[in-house]
Amino acid sequence: MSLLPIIEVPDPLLRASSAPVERVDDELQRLIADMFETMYEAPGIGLAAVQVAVPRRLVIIDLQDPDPVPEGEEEGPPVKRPHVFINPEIVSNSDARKSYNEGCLSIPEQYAEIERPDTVRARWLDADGKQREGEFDGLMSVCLQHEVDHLNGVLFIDYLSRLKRDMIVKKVVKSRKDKAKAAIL
Ligand code: GNR
Ligand code: NI
Repeated sequence: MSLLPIIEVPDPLLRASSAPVERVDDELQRLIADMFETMYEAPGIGLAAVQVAVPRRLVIIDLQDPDPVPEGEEEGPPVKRPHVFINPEIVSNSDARKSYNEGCLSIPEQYAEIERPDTVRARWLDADGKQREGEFDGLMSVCLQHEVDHLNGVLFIDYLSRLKRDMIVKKVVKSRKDKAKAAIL
């Protein structure tokens, strides 16, 4: 297994439309394993293959919520619940919308309230290449919509005004420059 570098704005590859996965083979399983390692290390709750410079329609998600615990008891350690979505498609969504303070590993340390459909119905292939369908709400719905956007070259900042979007990209570029400078001093 290996950690993969995560690309950041304004890398033009983040604007590419990812191509469908043609074969669920060993090479894809290796990519999935490397993506999980990379996502857990980041840490993040979701990752699209294009973020590790592989423009294929592959998404992984692990919300890592602790198991629900009885009243008064202490919260347990985060539990790993890895989900793999190959060629995911959102087939319908609710009229009801909800806003969530989103972040993105390709736009480090920047957050914004983004409104999206509250629930979505999706179709995808799982890691065994089996066709699946399901409905998602809460953070899983937010994250899946955020990841499917990545496959279409869309970032959460695209839902903001041009002024706010440009400000965020500038901040990321500056902070990366400042960090690179500090590292050689
Ligand atoms: O780690 C992540 N957290 C997050 C928080 C709110 C909404 C979406 C996300 S996804 C993000 C990881 C990422 O950039 N996935 O593409
Ligand atoms: Ni993201």
